[in-house]
Amino acid sequence: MDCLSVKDQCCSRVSFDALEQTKKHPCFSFEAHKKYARMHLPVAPRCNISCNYCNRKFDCLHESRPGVTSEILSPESARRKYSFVKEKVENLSVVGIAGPGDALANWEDTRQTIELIKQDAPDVVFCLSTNGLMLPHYGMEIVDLGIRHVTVTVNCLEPDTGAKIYRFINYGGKKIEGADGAAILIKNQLEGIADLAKHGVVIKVNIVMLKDINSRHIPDIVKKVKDLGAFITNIMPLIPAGGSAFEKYPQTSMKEINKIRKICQADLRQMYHCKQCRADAIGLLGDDRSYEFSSAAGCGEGPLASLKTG
Ligand code: CLF
Ligand code: SF4
Repeated sequence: MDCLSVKDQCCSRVSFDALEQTKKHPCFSFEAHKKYARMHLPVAPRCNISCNYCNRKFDCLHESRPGVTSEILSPESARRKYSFVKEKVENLSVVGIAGPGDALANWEDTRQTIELIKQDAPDVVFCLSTNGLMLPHYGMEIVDLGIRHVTVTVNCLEPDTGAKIYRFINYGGKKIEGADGAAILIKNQLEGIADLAKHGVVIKVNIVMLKDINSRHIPDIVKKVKDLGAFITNIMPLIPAGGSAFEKYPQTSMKEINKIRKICQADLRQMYHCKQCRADAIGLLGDDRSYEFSSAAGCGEGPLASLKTG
């Protein structure tokens, strides 16, 4: 089942300019995904929460396929890589920051990367993916930077459910565990979505379906984020990452995922074409070319990676 077309789904809170960008965004528009390419710049290695399905040796599960490590780029090396890749990849419309940690937990590098690329390519469509913890702090900077596409992962609405999904959050200089941490995370996610939507940002909400933990709550999550102004939801399967707390948890089948997507489609448009791609993915969603442009491949200008820890 396809997403509906962008023109048929006009959301009153989304600006005309943002919707024009959406027509060229391969994740937010089903129609765009076979024509337009995206490039992820892995400038965000650190994270500020601990999801039970995450193994930090791998990319963020929210926007990437576990089991695949990425190079980490500095903002300057990201700019050079973008300049190199845009000459080689046809219809490269979107630059996204999708980890391998959280874009907002690495805000200075994320912001600087976008500012540098904007100088070279003012028409590029920027996209961020985040767990949402820092949205109330950086939301207005996101808007002022001209970012009109943001993905927030919202897995639950109740702190008790959150305590089963998140071990802790790091917030305000403190490590906050269990339901207390989850309560802050959920509050910030929902506030952040509402604020961004009011400012015309097009929001996708990712939901990782965890059988018997959040699966029954997913329709409520979809209704809630719709009310806050989200444009689309992307219900994704859990892919148990080796070494994570959910390593032995059953993988959600695509049959279950599509069943719940169909139910939720009555409330809000659904993404059916997500590829759970890497934090350094490049190309069409169904045709990753990142291996051609890794630092190991040279990229025509010497090593690009400047490894950090986080
Ligand atoms: Fe990247 Fe995500 Fe932006 Fe797309 S991916 S930050 S919205 S430009 Fe796309 Fe990849 Fe699925 Fe994400 S296929 S994992 S939905
Ligand atoms: Fe891992 Fe992403 Fe969760 Fe952070 S937000 S703990 S990187 S899955």
